[in-house]
Amino acid sequence: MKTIDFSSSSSPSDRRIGALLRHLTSGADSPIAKSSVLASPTSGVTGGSVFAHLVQAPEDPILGVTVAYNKDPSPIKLNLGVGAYRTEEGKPLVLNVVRKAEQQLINDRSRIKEYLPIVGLVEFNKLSAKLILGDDSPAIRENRVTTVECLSGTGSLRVGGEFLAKHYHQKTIYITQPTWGNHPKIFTLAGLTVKTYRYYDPSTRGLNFQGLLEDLGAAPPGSIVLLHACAHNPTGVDPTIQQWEQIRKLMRSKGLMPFFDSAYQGFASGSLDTDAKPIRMFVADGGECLVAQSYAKNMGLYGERVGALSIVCKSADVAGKVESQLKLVIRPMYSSPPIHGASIVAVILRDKNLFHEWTLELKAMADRIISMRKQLFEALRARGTPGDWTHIIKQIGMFTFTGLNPAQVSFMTKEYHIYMTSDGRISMAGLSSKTVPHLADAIHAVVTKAV
Ligand code: KET
Repeated sequence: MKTIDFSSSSSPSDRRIGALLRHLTSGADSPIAKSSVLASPTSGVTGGSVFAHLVQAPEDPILGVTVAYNKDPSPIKLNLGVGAYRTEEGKPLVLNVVRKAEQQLINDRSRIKEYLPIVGLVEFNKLSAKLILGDDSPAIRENRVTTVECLSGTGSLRVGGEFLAKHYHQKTIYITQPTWGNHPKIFTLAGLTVKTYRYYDPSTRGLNFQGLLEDLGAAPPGSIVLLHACAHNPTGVDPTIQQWEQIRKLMRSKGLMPFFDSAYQGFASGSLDTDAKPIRMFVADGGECLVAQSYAKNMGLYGERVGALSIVCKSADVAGKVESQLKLVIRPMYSSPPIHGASIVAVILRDKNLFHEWTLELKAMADRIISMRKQLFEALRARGTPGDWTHIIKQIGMFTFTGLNPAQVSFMTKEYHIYMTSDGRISMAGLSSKTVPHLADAIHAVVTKAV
């Protein structure tokens, strides 16, 4: 390390630092060494940044779309990037039941802000397990399910991934091709090896069921398989119940471990129970599985970051041990989860009336999305836009996988100020009756223009 004498420097700022040092070191028991200071790369006094070598990282492929949208001054701009629900007026929606639940929480002066336990709000955990597995789930009755509150769907996937990387004998997870862009990153960082299985057939814009069965059939026994519980992201293509049954049989026969990502319960069909069916089929056979739940979309609690990870085990004894190990994953990661969002969910799920009101609001959101699908399809038909656009009405959930390519997406952004992910996914929840014609014009223009 080099010693610098600031008092003789010709630079005014160095001289100011020198004066400051003289002042600080004038006391007899000053902690600072007399008349000189050691210059290290992090001293903040000389030299460049120790981070100067960094390259600018690209924006996230999904959340970066909103960053670009926010920068666009155009009055006609339209954000169909992130999967976040908007009203007919294009505004974010706070559900009425959420407002009511928050009011209840505020009115209750006995509520405190102490840390939650590592596993989160216990009542929330119990109610979340019931919501996804069903009121009458034998697994819950037999105390074979352990549920921990996590930071929304993402946090639940990450905690589940790290738990498996630490304690499960197979370290490979198979994810759908394509899938939500964050999946491979979450599981790789959790310590798993990520591989893909065929899922979507671009030629039919539907499920490649044969490819799916072949790939899962060829996976090493015991491999982990990530399954989208409903409303597959980004394709909007779900297996039928009969196909789910075939998937279940195949997976159980090979001992593959199901890890469900349930980010859209209620958003696909409008019914919480219908959308949870594939998971309940797997739980009903008595086998083990993991489920990551998110309340971001179905309760509109995006920024509250509230979700849950449930692990269904063979026995209560194993479930207890699993929970003890989950705590060891969570404690050094973020110690314990936040209290507010989980409290809102617990208020709604425990109260019969509020729960009923929630199901109506959820159904209204799902119905509005379905109506957007119909309107967009009709608008393209009315324009005589070349191509088969029936997938818009056949696909399910928040997204339509349009089939538009990155160049077409970029044209629509540049010329029409329509923002979407480069894979051609559009969030139907971001559309409204007012903006459908603009989107249809843009799609029509891009597919008819000579490139
Ligand atoms: N799983 C899937 C399939 C998913 O689409 C999302 C979010 C999540 C989990 C996680 O959501 P969370 O907010 O952590 O509960 N998807 C939307 C938002 C995002 O990318 O963060 C999206 O695809 O637009």
